[in-house]
Amino acid sequence: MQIRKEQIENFNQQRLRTHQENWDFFQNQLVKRGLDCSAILKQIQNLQIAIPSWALGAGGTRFGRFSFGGEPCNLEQKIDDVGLLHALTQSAGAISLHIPWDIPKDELAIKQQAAELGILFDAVNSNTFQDQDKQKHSYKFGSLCHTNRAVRQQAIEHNIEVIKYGEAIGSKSLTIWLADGTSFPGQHNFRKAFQNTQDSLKEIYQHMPSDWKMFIEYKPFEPNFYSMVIPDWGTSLMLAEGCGEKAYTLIDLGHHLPNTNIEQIVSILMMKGKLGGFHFNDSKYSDDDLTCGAIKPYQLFLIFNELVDGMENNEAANPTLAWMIDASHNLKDPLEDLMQSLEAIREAFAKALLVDRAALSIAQMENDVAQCQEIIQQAYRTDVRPLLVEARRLSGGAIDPIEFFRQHAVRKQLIRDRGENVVATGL
Ligand code: PSV
Ligand code: MN
Repeated sequence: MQIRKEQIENFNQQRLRTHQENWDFFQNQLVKRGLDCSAILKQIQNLQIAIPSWALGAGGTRFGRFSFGGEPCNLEQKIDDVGLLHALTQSAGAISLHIPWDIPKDELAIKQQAAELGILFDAVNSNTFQDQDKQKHSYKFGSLCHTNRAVRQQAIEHNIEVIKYGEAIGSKSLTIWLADGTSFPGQHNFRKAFQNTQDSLKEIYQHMPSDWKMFIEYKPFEPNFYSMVIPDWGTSLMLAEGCGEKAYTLIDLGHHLPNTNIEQIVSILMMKGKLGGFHFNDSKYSDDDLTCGAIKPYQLFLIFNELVDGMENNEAANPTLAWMIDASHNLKDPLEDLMQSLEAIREAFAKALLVDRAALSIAQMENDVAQCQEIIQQAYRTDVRPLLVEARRLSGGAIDPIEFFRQHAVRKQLIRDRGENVVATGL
């Protein structure tokens, strides 16, 4: 199903007056603070966040999975769903594929379909955390780190194959997340596991086209509970540096122990020019994969505060970041949930753009701690919703995407088109 431009225009027309009042009030506030509204508006309009192909259906836990009707059951339908999200929000202009869950069968047709919907292909993701049908060697005891050379080779070849699929659809980066690790002390020789991983990554790196980037994700625990081969950003950075200048660390917000200062990690990695991308989600405990901004919106803002600072003071030439949502939708409609995440990310970004950096720098130099907090929270407490709506409206999106989705009974139509009992590939 596709959403027509006129449907959005009609929907917006009825809400325009109220929005205009909110927007005028907001603009006045910004002008009084000496901020340039149109520059900020452009930055918000330009923010595009990739949707992972595996997050469009119902997620689950190891205890159960409760289906949604109308889930996309092939790649074409997943791209259609991202098209719906993008039409309504104008901020989901990319999709990230996980191989082999979403192998494109007809690359040309897929590219054309995506182009018609204004969707680009973000990073391609390899999967050596599950065994696939007819696979010769098992990843039960690891993949790129494995003690057996043949298993490592199989995992390397899978990554090279993923690069090939990515090239065919126009992706420019490969994301590697390894479940490799141990659940019991003594199970691994840590040094050998690290060295094997580094050597395997180097081999994959050699097969990357010259204009590609490699993103190395880290995670402190799960599925292994005693040690992970890449548990933290330091290890990821060491591995990236060991590979070369096209390899970067990727931060997944859920992949930290509780209370880790993620914004500080962001700041240091950007200072080194080694932050490649982001997987957004929120959590109460660790990798809960909840909707962005649902639990810790202030932390999300503080992270964006460092991202904006890093982008504005980019001495190390950190590349443009790859933004992606990596969440699981167990209870809410995945499309509504993704729209909520997109809005939370845009909101955190917008608030970070409002921070008075010159004043903050002076307050920091003077060690005026209370003033530093005043400046940061002045931005955080600003209601930026009119700005988000205006940016979306100007780009052709809906003033209120979730209300549109509900009013036009989009899920009901998807169920009618695809059926009630369909299951999307993914976790
Ligand atoms: C692992 O928890 C992860 O965050 C990685 O990005 C995977 O590729 C993704 O989730 C899907 O399993
Ligand atoms: Mn992730």
